[in-house]
Amino acid sequence: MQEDKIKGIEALLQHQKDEKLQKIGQKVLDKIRITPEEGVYLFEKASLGFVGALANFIREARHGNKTYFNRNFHIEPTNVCVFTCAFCSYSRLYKNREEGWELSEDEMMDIVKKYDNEPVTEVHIVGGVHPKLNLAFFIDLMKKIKAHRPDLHIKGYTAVELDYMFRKAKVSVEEGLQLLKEAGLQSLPGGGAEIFAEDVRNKICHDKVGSEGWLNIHRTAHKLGMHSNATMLYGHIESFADRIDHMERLRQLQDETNGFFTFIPLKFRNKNNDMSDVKESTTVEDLRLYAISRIYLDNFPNVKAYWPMLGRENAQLTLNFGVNDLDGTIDDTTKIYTMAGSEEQTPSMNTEQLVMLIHQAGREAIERDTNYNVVKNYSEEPIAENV
Ligand code: V47
Ligand code: SF4
Repeated sequence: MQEDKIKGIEALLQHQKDEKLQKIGQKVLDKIRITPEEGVYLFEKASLGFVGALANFIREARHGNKTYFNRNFHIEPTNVCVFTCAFCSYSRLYKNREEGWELSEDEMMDIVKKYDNEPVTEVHIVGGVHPKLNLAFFIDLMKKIKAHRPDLHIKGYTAVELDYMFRKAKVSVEEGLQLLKEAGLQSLPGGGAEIFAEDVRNKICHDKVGSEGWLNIHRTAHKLGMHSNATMLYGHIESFADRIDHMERLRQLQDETNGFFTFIPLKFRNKNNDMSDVKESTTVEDLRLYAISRIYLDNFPNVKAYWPMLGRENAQLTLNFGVNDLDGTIDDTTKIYTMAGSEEQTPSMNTEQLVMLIHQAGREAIERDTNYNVVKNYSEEPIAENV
C-alpha cells in the first residue's frame, strides 16, 4: 500500500513544472526536513492539491486511516481578563465584570460532578486572566477535582494564565508548574501562542506573555515530564513568513524536548472583537495551512482540527489535508468560538455523530485518551446513518 502511495507522489512530482516545488516534494518523499524558505515558498506558490497530497502522504505514513478524538469537557472559570487582545470576543475587563462570569470553586466542582457517570477522560480548563484568582486558588481546585475523580486527566491553563499566576505569586515558572503538577495538573493546552513574530504580536496582543515566555513555560513543563499542545492563531494580519517563523520556533523546541503532542491551527474569527474589519480566511486557505503545517512540523506526532471553531464540515475536510485528530467537546461547554462568530453556535456532538463524521470522510474513528492511548476503536462498529 505504502508503495502505491509513493508511486502516486512520484507521479505528482513528475507533472510538477516548478522545480523548487518538485524538490520540496522529493524531500517529503525522502523524509527530509524542509527549510523555512521552502515553507514560505509552499505558502506562496503551491496549489491546494499539491500540498494536500504531500500532507496526506505524511499523515497516512504516520497514522494510516486512523483519526483520533477524545471525550472531554471544558471548564471556563471566568471570562474576566486583565489583558486586551484585539482578536478576543470573549473577555471582559474587570471594570465591566458584571457583563461576564466568574465561577466559584463549588460551581466548577458542580460541572465536574455533572460528568460523574459519563465516560469522559479529560477536563480542559481555560479562561480569562482574572486579577483576583491566584495560584493557591487553582492548586486547591486541582486537588478537589483529583480527589473527586482521580481518573480524569486535567489539561489546564494556557501559558498566558500561568505566566500571570506565577508572577503574582512570586514563584519561578518551574516552582509554579511543580506545585500545580503535585496538585493534579497533568498537561498544558496550546492556547495563548497566537503568533510569535513580535511585530504582529505587539499589534494583536501586546500586553500578555511574549513569545519567548510562552515557549519557556512549555519547555519547563516538558522538562518536568508534562506534555503540552501548541496552537497558532492564523488568518488575520500575519504574513506567510510569520506563519513559518511560528512553526520554526515550535519545531526547534520540539527537537529539544519532544514534549508536544499536537499542533492546533486556530482560524481567526472576526465577530464581536476589535479586529472585525479583518476578513476571515477562505476554506482553501485554511486547508492549505493545515497541509503545510503537517509538512513543516515533521517532529509533531499529531495535527488537530478544533471543530467548534472551524465548523464540522470544514473540520471533516481537513482529514484529507494532514489532520489526524479532532477535538471533541462532547457538550456545549466552550464559549470562546461561539462569541467570535463560529458557525457552531452550540458546539456539542455526541460520540455517534463524531464517529459518523470521521467515517464519512473514509477514516477510522479511534477514541483516545489525552496521552493518545486507544480507548476504543470504532472502525468495526455499525453506526446508525441518521445520527
Ligand atoms: O489562545 C481567541 C484563540 C485560544 C479568537 O490545547 C481565537 O487542546 C480565533 O487554545 N478567533 C484558546 N481564535 C483555545 C485553545 C485551544 C482550543 C482547543 C484545544 C486546545 C488544546 C486549545 O483561542 C486562544 C486564542 O488563540 N482565540 N479569540 C478568535 N476571535
Ligand atoms: Fe484574555 Fe485570552 Fe482573551 Fe487575550 S485571548 S483577552 S488573554 S481571554
